[in-house]
Amino acid sequence: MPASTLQSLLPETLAKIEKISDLKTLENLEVEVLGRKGKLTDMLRGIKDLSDDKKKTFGQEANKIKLELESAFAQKRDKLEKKALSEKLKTEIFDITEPGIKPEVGHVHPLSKVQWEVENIFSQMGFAIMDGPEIESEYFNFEGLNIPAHHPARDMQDTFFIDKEHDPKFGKLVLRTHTSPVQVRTMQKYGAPLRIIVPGRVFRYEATDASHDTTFDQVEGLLIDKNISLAHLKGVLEELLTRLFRQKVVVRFRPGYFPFVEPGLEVDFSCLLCEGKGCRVCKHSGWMEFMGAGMVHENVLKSGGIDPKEYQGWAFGFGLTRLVLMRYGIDDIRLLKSSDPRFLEQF
Ligand code: FA5
Repeated sequence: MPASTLQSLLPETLAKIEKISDLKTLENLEVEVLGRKGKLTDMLRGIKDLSDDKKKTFGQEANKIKLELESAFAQKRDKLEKKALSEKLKTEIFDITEPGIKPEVGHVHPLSKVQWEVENIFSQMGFAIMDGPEIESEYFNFEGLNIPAHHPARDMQDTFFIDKEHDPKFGKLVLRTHTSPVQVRTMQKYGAPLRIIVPGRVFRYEATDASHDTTFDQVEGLLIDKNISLAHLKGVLEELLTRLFRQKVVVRFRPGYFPFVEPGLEVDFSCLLCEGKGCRVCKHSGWMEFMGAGMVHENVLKSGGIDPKEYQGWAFGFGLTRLVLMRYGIDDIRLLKSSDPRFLEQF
Protein backbone atom coordinates (compact mmCIF):
# COMPACT_ATOMS: atom_id res chain seq x y z
CA MET A 1 0.00 0.00 0.00
CA PRO A 2 1.72 3.19 -1.08
CA ALA A 3 2.08 5.66 1.77
CA SER A 4 1.38 8.57 -0.58
CA THR A 5 -2.20 7.35 -1.06
CA LEU A 6 -2.59 7.37 2.65
CA GLN A 7 -0.96 10.81 2.83
CA SER A 8 -3.19 12.29 0.13
CA LEU A 9 -6.39 10.89 1.72
CA LEU A 10 -6.30 13.48 4.51
CA PRO A 11 -6.03 16.70 2.45
CA GLU A 12 -8.37 15.37 -0.25
CA THR A 13 -11.06 14.49 2.26
CA LEU A 14 -10.61 17.73 4.22
CA ALA A 15 -11.06 19.71 1.00
CA LYS A 16 -14.24 17.81 0.18
CA ILE A 17 -15.59 18.32 3.71
CA GLU A 18 -14.94 22.02 3.38
CA LYS A 19 -17.11 22.27 0.26
CA ILE A 20 -20.05 20.24 1.56
CA SER A 21 -23.14 22.24 2.48
CA ASP A 22 -25.68 19.58 3.51
CA LEU A 23 -25.82 16.81 6.10
CA LYS A 24 -26.75 14.00 3.72
CA THR A 25 -23.70 14.53 1.46
CA LEU A 26 -21.49 14.76 4.55
CA GLU A 27 -22.85 11.47 5.82
CA ASN A 28 -22.23 9.78 2.45
CA LEU A 29 -18.63 11.02 2.38
CA GLU A 30 -18.03 9.77 5.91
CA VAL A 31 -19.24 6.29 4.93
CA GLU A 32 -17.13 6.43 1.78
CA VAL A 33 -13.93 7.23 3.73
CA LEU A 34 -14.36 5.82 7.26
CA GLY A 35 -17.13 3.22 6.80
CA ARG A 36 -16.62 -0.55 7.01
CA LYS A 37 -16.01 -0.70 3.25
CA GLY A 38 -14.51 2.81 3.14
CA LYS A 39 -11.20 3.98 1.67
CA LEU A 40 -9.24 4.10 4.93
CA THR A 41 -10.46 0.68 6.06
CA ASP A 42 -9.48 -0.66 2.66
CA MET A 43 -5.97 0.77 2.99
CA LEU A 44 -5.62 -0.76 6.45
CA ARG A 45 -6.48 -4.16 5.05
CA GLY A 46 -3.31 -4.03 2.89
CA ILE A 47 -1.10 -3.58 5.98
CA LYS A 48 -0.52 -7.30 6.27
CA ASP A 49 1.68 -7.28 3.09
CA LEU A 50 4.14 -4.71 4.52
CA SER A 51 7.40 -5.42 6.35
CA ASP A 52 7.32 -5.26 10.14
CA ASP A 53 8.98 -1.85 10.16
CA LYS A 54 6.62 -0.32 7.66
CA LYS A 55 3.65 -1.95 9.32
CA LYS A 56 4.37 0.05 12.47
CA THR A 57 4.79 3.48 10.83
CA PHE A 58 1.89 2.91 8.47
CA GLY A 59 -0.32 1.84 11.34
CA GLN A 60 0.55 4.90 13.42
CA GLU A 61 0.07 7.22 10.48
CA ALA A 62 -3.27 5.67 9.52
CA ASN A 63 -4.54 5.96 13.09
CA LYS A 64 -3.60 9.65 13.26
CA ILE A 65 -5.35 10.36 9.97
CA LYS A 66 -8.44 8.45 11.14
CA LEU A 67 -8.67 10.57 14.32
CA GLU A 68 -8.22 13.81 12.38
CA LEU A 69 -10.87 12.87 9.87
CA GLU A 70 -13.32 11.80 12.58
CA SER A 71 -12.88 15.15 14.29
CA ALA A 72 -13.27 17.06 10.99
CA PHE A 73 -16.49 15.18 10.18
CA ALA A 74 -17.87 15.83 13.70
CA GLN A 75 -17.13 19.55 13.53
CA LYS A 76 -18.68 19.92 10.12
CA ARG A 77 -21.79 17.94 11.19
CA ASP A 78 -22.20 20.19 14.20
CA LYS A 79 -21.91 23.30 12.05
CA LEU A 80 -24.43 22.04 9.48
CA GLU A 81 -26.93 20.98 12.19
CA LYS A 82 -26.80 24.44 13.80
CA LYS A 83 -27.28 26.07 10.41
CA ALA A 84 -30.30 23.83 9.66
CA LEU A 85 -31.87 24.65 13.03
CA SER A 86 -31.47 28.39 12.64
CA GLU A 87 -33.00 28.21 9.14
CA LYS A 88 -35.97 26.25 10.55
CA LEU A 89 -36.48 28.82 13.30
CA LYS A 90 -36.42 31.63 10.76
CA THR A 91 -39.32 30.08 8.84
CA GLU A 92 -41.39 29.22 11.95
CA ILE A 93 -43.57 32.11 13.12
CA PHE A 94 -43.72 32.12 16.89
CA ASP A 95 -45.34 35.14 18.46
CA ILE A 96 -44.48 35.14 22.15
CA THR A 97 -46.94 37.97 22.79
CA GLU A 98 -49.93 35.91 21.59
CA PRO A 99 -52.26 34.91 24.50
CA GLY A 100 -52.18 31.19 25.41
CA ILE A 101 -55.04 28.71 25.10
CA LYS A 102 -56.97 28.66 28.38
CA PRO A 103 -57.28 25.08 29.65
CA GLU A 104 -60.80 23.91 30.53
CA VAL A 105 -61.05 23.51 34.30
CA GLY A 106 -63.84 21.45 35.85
CA HIS A 107 -65.60 22.35 39.09
CA VAL A 108 -67.51 20.77 41.93
CA HIS A 109 -71.14 19.76 41.23
CA PRO A 110 -73.69 22.03 43.00
CA LEU A 111 -75.02 19.01 44.92
CA SER A 112 -71.55 18.21 46.30
CA LYS A 113 -70.96 21.90 47.10
CA VAL A 114 -74.07 22.11 49.28
CA GLN A 115 -73.37 18.67 50.81
CA TRP A 116 -69.89 19.80 51.85
CA GLU A 117 -71.31 23.01 53.33
CA VAL A 118 -73.91 21.05 55.31
CA GLU A 119 -71.20 18.64 56.54
CA ASN A 120 -69.04 21.56 57.60
CA ILE A 121 -71.79 23.24 59.58
CA PHE A 122 -72.75 20.00 61.38
CA SER A 123 -69.10 19.09 62.05
CA GLN A 124 -68.68 22.43 63.78
CA MET A 125 -71.68 21.56 65.97
CA GLY A 126 -70.00 18.28 66.99
CA PHE A 127 -71.79 15.86 64.64
CA ALA A 128 -69.86 12.95 63.07
CA ILE A 129 -70.48 12.18 59.38
CA MET A 130 -71.58 8.60 58.71
CA ASP A 131 -72.19 6.49 55.65
CA GLY A 132 -74.25 3.38 54.94
CA PRO A 133 -74.93 0.93 52.10
CA GLU A 134 -77.15 1.97 49.19
CA ILE A 135 -78.20 -1.67 48.76
CA GLU A 136 -79.97 -2.34 52.06
CA SER A 137 -81.86 -5.21 53.66
CA GLU A 138 -85.60 -4.89 54.25
CA TYR A 139 -84.78 -5.22 57.94
CA PHE A 140 -82.74 -2.01 58.22
CA ASN A 141 -84.85 -0.08 55.70
CA PHE A 142 -88.19 -1.03 57.31
CA GLU A 143 -88.52 -3.48 60.26
CA GLY A 144 -85.70 -2.00 62.32
CA LEU A 145 -87.43 1.37 61.88
CA ASN A 146 -90.72 0.12 63.28
CA ILE A 147 -92.28 -0.52 59.83
CA PRO A 148 -93.24 -4.22 59.84
CA ALA A 149 -94.04 -6.11 56.61
CA HIS A 150 -97.63 -5.52 55.40
CA HIS A 151 -97.87 -2.33 57.47
CA PRO A 152 -99.57 0.37 55.34
CA ALA A 153 -96.69 2.76 56.15
CA ARG A 154 -94.56 0.78 53.66
CA ASP A 155 -96.65 2.29 50.88
CA MET A 156 -95.27 5.73 51.75
CA GLN A 157 -92.04 4.81 49.99
CA ASP A 158 -92.27 2.72 46.80
CA THR A 159 -89.29 0.48 46.61
CA PHE A 160 -86.91 -1.13 44.10
CA PHE A 161 -86.27 -4.72 45.18
CA ILE A 162 -83.12 -6.53 44.14
CA ASP A 163 -83.54 -10.02 42.76
CA LYS A 164 -80.53 -11.61 44.43
CA GLU A 165 -79.87 -14.18 47.12
CA HIS A 166 -80.18 -12.73 50.61
CA ASP A 167 -80.08 -13.68 54.25
CA PRO A 168 -83.75 -14.51 55.12
CA LYS A 169 -83.16 -13.15 58.63
CA PHE A 170 -82.81 -9.64 57.17
CA GLY A 171 -85.46 -9.93 54.41
CA LYS A 172 -85.06 -9.09 50.73
CA LEU A 173 -82.47 -6.68 49.37
CA VAL A 174 -83.73 -3.20 48.42
CA LEU A 175 -82.25 0.03 47.11
CA ARG A 176 -82.64 2.08 50.29
CA THR A 177 -85.60 4.43 50.12
CA HIS A 178 -84.19 6.81 52.74
CA THR A 179 -81.04 7.36 54.82
CA SER A 180 -82.88 6.36 58.04
CA PRO A 181 -81.51 2.73 58.04
CA VAL A 182 -78.14 4.19 59.04
CA GLN A 183 -79.77 5.27 62.34
CA VAL A 184 -80.10 1.65 63.52
CA ARG A 185 -76.78 0.57 61.99
CA THR A 186 -74.93 3.34 63.86
CA MET A 187 -76.75 2.72 67.16
CA GLN A 188 -75.82 -0.98 66.96
CA LYS A 189 -72.20 -0.16 66.16
CA TYR A 190 -71.48 2.74 68.53
CA GLY A 191 -74.26 2.76 71.15
CA ALA A 192 -75.28 5.97 72.99
CA PRO A 193 -74.64 8.88 73.17
CA LEU A 194 -74.61 9.69 69.44
CA ARG A 195 -74.52 12.80 67.32
CA ILE A 196 -74.39 12.02 63.59
CA ILE A 197 -75.49 13.10 60.14
CA VAL A 198 -75.70 10.77 57.15
CA PRO A 199 -75.63 12.33 53.68
CA GLY A 200 -76.40 9.80 50.97
CA ARG A 201 -78.19 8.71 47.84
CA VAL A 202 -81.64 7.11 48.06
CA PHE A 203 -83.98 5.55 45.50
CA ARG A 204 -87.74 5.43 45.06
CA TYR A 205 -89.93 3.80 42.46
CA GLU A 206 -91.98 6.82 41.52
CA ALA A 207 -92.91 8.97 38.55
CA THR A 208 -90.59 11.93 38.05
CA ASP A 209 -91.62 15.56 37.79
CA ALA A 210 -90.00 18.94 38.51
CA SER A 211 -89.67 18.16 42.24
CA HIS A 212 -89.53 14.33 42.30
CA ASP A 213 -86.78 12.08 41.02
CA THR A 214 -86.22 8.32 41.36
CA THR A 215 -82.67 8.93 42.64
CA PHE A 216 -82.03 11.79 45.01
CA ASP A 217 -79.94 12.68 48.04
CA GLN A 218 -81.01 12.99 51.64
CA VAL A 219 -79.31 13.99 54.86
CA GLU A 220 -80.27 12.07 57.98
CA GLY A 221 -79.60 13.51 61.42
CA LEU A 222 -79.62 11.66 64.73
CA LEU A 223 -78.89 12.88 68.24
CA ILE A 224 -79.16 10.48 71.18
CA ASP A 225 -78.28 11.55 74.70
CA LYS A 226 -79.81 12.19 78.10
CA ASN A 227 -82.39 14.99 78.52
CA ILE A 228 -82.75 15.75 74.83
CA SER A 229 -85.79 17.70 73.63
CA LEU A 230 -87.21 19.10 70.36
CA ALA A 231 -85.96 22.54 71.44
CA HIS A 232 -82.42 21.28 70.66
CA LEU A 233 -83.60 20.21 67.21
CA LYS A 234 -85.09 23.65 66.52
CA GLY A 235 -81.85 25.34 67.56
CA VAL A 236 -79.69 23.06 65.40
CA LEU A 237 -81.92 23.47 62.32
CA GLU A 238 -82.14 27.26 62.57
CA GLU A 239 -78.35 27.40 62.88
CA LEU A 240 -77.94 25.14 59.82
CA LEU A 241 -80.35 27.08 57.59
CA THR A 242 -79.24 30.55 58.70
CA ARG A 243 -75.63 29.67 57.90
CA LEU A 244 -76.46 27.88 54.67
CA PHE A 245 -78.65 30.65 53.23
CA ARG A 246 -76.66 33.47 54.85
CA GLN A 247 -79.86 35.13 56.14
CA LYS A 248 -81.96 34.71 59.26
CA VAL A 249 -84.17 31.65 58.81
CA VAL A 250 -86.94 30.59 61.24
CA VAL A 251 -88.15 26.99 61.61
CA ARG A 252 -91.64 25.78 62.52
CA PHE A 253 -92.89 22.32 63.50
CA ARG A 254 -96.20 20.76 62.44
CA PRO A 255 -97.46 17.34 63.48
CA GLY A 256 -96.48 14.61 60.99
CA TYR A 257 -96.45 10.84 60.81
CA PHE A 258 -93.41 8.60 60.41
CA PRO A 259 -93.48 5.16 62.11
CA PHE A 260 -89.94 5.57 63.46
CA VAL A 261 -90.59 8.74 65.48
CA GLU A 262 -93.06 9.62 68.22
CA PRO A 263 -94.11 12.39 68.23
CA GLY A 264 -93.52 12.92 64.50
CA LEU A 265 -93.07 16.29 62.82
CA GLU A 266 -93.10 18.02 59.48
CA VAL A 267 -90.58 20.83 59.52
CA ASP A 268 -90.95 24.03 57.49
CA PHE A 269 -88.71 27.09 57.30
CA SER A 270 -89.57 30.72 56.65
CA CYS A 271 -89.67 31.60 52.94
CA LEU A 272 -86.30 32.98 51.84
CA LEU A 273 -87.83 35.33 49.34
CA CYS A 274 -90.58 37.05 51.36
CA GLU A 275 -89.20 36.18 54.83
CA GLY A 276 -92.57 34.79 55.96
CA LYS A 277 -94.86 37.51 54.51
CA GLY A 278 -96.23 35.30 51.72
CA CYS A 279 -95.31 35.27 48.02
CA ARG A 280 -95.64 33.19 44.83
CA VAL A 281 -92.68 30.93 45.69
CA CYS A 282 -94.14 29.84 49.05
CA LYS A 283 -97.68 29.75 47.63
CA HIS A 284 -98.54 32.71 49.91
CA SER A 285 -98.06 30.62 53.07
CA GLY A 286 -94.79 32.27 54.15
CA TRP A 287 -93.27 28.80 54.70
CA MET A 288 -91.26 26.25 52.70
CA GLU A 289 -91.67 22.51 53.37
CA PHE A 290 -88.36 21.15 54.54
CA MET A 291 -88.40 17.66 56.03
CA GLY A 292 -89.64 14.96 58.39
CA ALA A 293 -88.40 14.64 61.96
CA GLY A 294 -89.39 13.65 65.48
CA MET A 295 -88.34 12.01 68.73
CA VAL A 296 -86.83 8.58 68.00
CA HIS A 297 -89.43 5.85 68.63
CA GLU A 298 -88.56 3.55 71.52
CA ASN A 299 -88.83 0.50 69.23
CA VAL A 300 -86.10 2.01 67.05
CA LEU A 301 -83.87 2.63 70.08
CA LYS A 302 -84.43 -1.01 71.05
CA SER A 303 -83.53 -2.20 67.49
CA GLY A 304 -80.31 -0.22 67.94
CA GLY A 305 -79.62 -1.86 71.33
CA ILE A 306 -80.16 1.37 73.32
CA ASP A 307 -82.23 1.46 76.51
CA PRO A 308 -85.12 3.94 75.94
CA LYS A 309 -85.45 4.47 79.68
CA GLU A 310 -81.94 5.84 79.88
CA TYR A 311 -81.58 7.67 76.57
CA GLN A 312 -83.78 9.57 74.15
CA GLY A 313 -83.16 11.67 71.10
CA TRP A 314 -84.43 13.09 67.86
CA ALA A 315 -83.93 12.27 64.22
CA PHE A 316 -84.59 14.10 60.98
CA GLY A 317 -84.27 13.47 57.27
CA PHE A 318 -84.28 16.16 54.59
CA GLY A 319 -83.98 16.11 50.84
CA LEU A 320 -80.55 17.53 50.03
CA THR A 321 -81.42 17.63 46.34
CA ARG A 322 -84.45 19.86 46.99
CA LEU A 323 -82.32 22.07 49.23
CA VAL A 324 -79.91 22.57 46.30
CA LEU A 325 -82.88 23.65 44.14
CA MET A 326 -83.82 26.30 46.73
CA ARG A 327 -80.22 27.40 47.25
CA TYR A 328 -79.60 28.08 43.54
CA GLY A 329 -83.17 28.83 42.36
CA ILE A 330 -83.27 25.77 40.05
CA ASP A 331 -86.78 24.93 38.88
CA ASP A 332 -86.42 21.26 37.85
CA ILE A 333 -84.83 18.55 40.03
CA ARG A 334 -84.03 16.36 36.99
CA LEU A 335 -81.47 18.89 35.74
CA LEU A 336 -79.15 18.03 38.63
CA LYS A 337 -78.50 14.49 37.41
CA SER A 338 -78.67 15.32 33.70
CA SER A 339 -74.89 15.86 33.18
CA ASP A 340 -75.78 18.60 30.69
CA PRO A 341 -72.78 20.98 30.55
CA ARG A 342 -75.04 23.90 29.50
CA PHE A 343 -76.69 23.55 32.92
CA LEU A 344 -73.65 22.56 35.00
CA GLU A 345 -71.38 25.30 33.66
CA GLN A 346 -73.63 27.91 35.30
CA PHE A 347 -72.36 27.04 38.79
C1 FA5 B 1 -88.25 10.25 54.90
O1 FA5 B 1 -87.59 9.76 53.96
C2 FA5 B 1 -87.89 9.99 56.31
N1 FA5 B 1 -86.90 8.99 56.39
C3 FA5 B 1 -87.43 11.30 56.98
C4 FA5 B 1 -87.34 11.20 58.46
C5 FA5 B 1 -86.14 10.89 59.03
C6 FA5 B 1 -88.45 11.46 59.26
C7 FA5 B 1 -86.03 10.80 60.41
C8 FA5 B 1 -88.36 11.35 60.63
C9 FA5 B 1 -87.15 11.06 61.21
P1 FA5 B 1 -89.84 11.60 53.33
O2 FA5 B 1 -90.33 10.46 52.53
O3 FA5 B 1 -90.82 12.69 53.61
O4 FA5 B 1 -89.25 11.13 54.75
O5 FA5 B 1 -88.58 12.24 52.60
C10 FA5 B 1 -87.77 13.21 53.19
C11 FA5 B 1 -87.42 14.32 52.20
O6 FA5 B 1 -86.86 13.74 51.02
C12 FA5 B 1 -88.62 15.11 51.70
O7 FA5 B 1 -88.94 16.15 52.57
C13 FA5 B 1 -88.15 15.62 50.38
O8 FA5 B 1 -87.35 16.79 50.54
C14 FA5 B 1 -87.23 14.53 49.91
N2 FA5 B 1 -87.89 13.69 48.89
C15 FA5 B 1 -88.83 12.73 49.07
N3 FA5 B 1 -89.16 12.15 47.89
C16 FA5 B 1 -88.43 12.75 46.96
C17 FA5 B 1 -88.28 12.60 45.54
N4 FA5 B 1 -88.95 11.68 44.86
N5 FA5 B 1 -87.41 13.38 44.88
C18 FA5 B 1 -86.68 14.30 45.56
N6 FA5 B 1 -86.75 14.51 46.88
C19 FA5 B 1 -87.62 13.75 47.59
